[in-house]
Amino acid sequence: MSDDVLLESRGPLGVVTLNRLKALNALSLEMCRALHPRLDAWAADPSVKAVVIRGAGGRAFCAGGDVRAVASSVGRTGAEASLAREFFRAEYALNHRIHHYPKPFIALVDGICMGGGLGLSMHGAFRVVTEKLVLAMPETAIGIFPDVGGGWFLPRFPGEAGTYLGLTGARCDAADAVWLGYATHQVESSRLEDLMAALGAADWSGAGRDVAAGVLAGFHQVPGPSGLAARAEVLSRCFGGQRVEDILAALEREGTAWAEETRATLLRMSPTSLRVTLRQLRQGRGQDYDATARMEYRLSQALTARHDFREGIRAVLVDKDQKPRWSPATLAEVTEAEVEACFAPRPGDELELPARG
Ligand code: QUE
Repeated sequence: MSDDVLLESRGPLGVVTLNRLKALNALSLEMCRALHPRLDAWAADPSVKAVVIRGAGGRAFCAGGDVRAVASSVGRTGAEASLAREFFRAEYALNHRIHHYPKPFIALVDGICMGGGLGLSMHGAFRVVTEKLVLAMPETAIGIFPDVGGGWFLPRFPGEAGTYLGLTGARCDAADAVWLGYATHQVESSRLEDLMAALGAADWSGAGRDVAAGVLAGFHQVPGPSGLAARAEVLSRCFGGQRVEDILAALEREGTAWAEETRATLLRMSPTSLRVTLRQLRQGRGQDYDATARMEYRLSQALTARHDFREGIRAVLVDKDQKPRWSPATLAEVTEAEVEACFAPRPGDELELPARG
């Protein structure tokens, strides 16, 4: 078996270590397929009281999904052609498993965490972040959309902060993450080993959630001021619209340097991604997580088949010229029918999720 994800039992803990250093621990299909059955086994094993997930290498928790592999499979034939389908099915099923996990699931997020990294952390009961956190949902830069449950968790962040993060891909630090409610605890990176030891040595005879919360509380430090929180009002003023054009116009009216930079950032993203993402976030506001996961699977298949995904991967991850040539190239050229088609049911290719409480 691959060493890209290490799975071990340490006393009362199941320990998952994402270990794909050359790709900042980006999540591959193989990693999903190794991890999911082990989470099932730990859920059923009475000696396992909690699961801890972390990233190896000191730089990243998880940089996202293995979108590079998915992009290079698009347009191929045979077994390779089905990677977009198999990868997103496996990733979303894993996110769903974590979302409904019956034991404390504790993510130690010490470094870069983007896209698929939020799928592995946000759905658990506890997210511990450190001073090294760099958190983002940057998918509109590669022609897709903030998936792995972004349609569920972004609209549940305060005010319009989630709309801002999902459309622009803006980076958050630890203080921002605590303010958002992404982080449940902030701990110094150098204390994570001690935290693991304390979880391993805890008396787990009480309710698991309370035991974990008690241990984590002993390590929590008070976060500093959040730059994102300081912008909460302007975000609510500018990002509440139903159309991307409304948001751009509101930013223009603000007339500040920050608003102008944010507007310029939006105009660099895939126009199709922006339109689809805004609709995804508005729809997700009134939907439960499972319904959102099914919606996102439809979107994943529709958007990875389009030009902008291959072009975004080329511009950001392959050639790194940061100059994607989007098609359609402008918001005005993205028709309502094109957006609508991305949300359409896919007979014979829907995401099936096991019923769980
Ligand atoms: C948007 C994304 C991703 C991204 C950059 C974006 C993403 C992802 C990676 C990534 C980064 C470094 C790696 C790697 C992948 O970058 O999902 O393999 O070494 O995984 O702008 O969604």
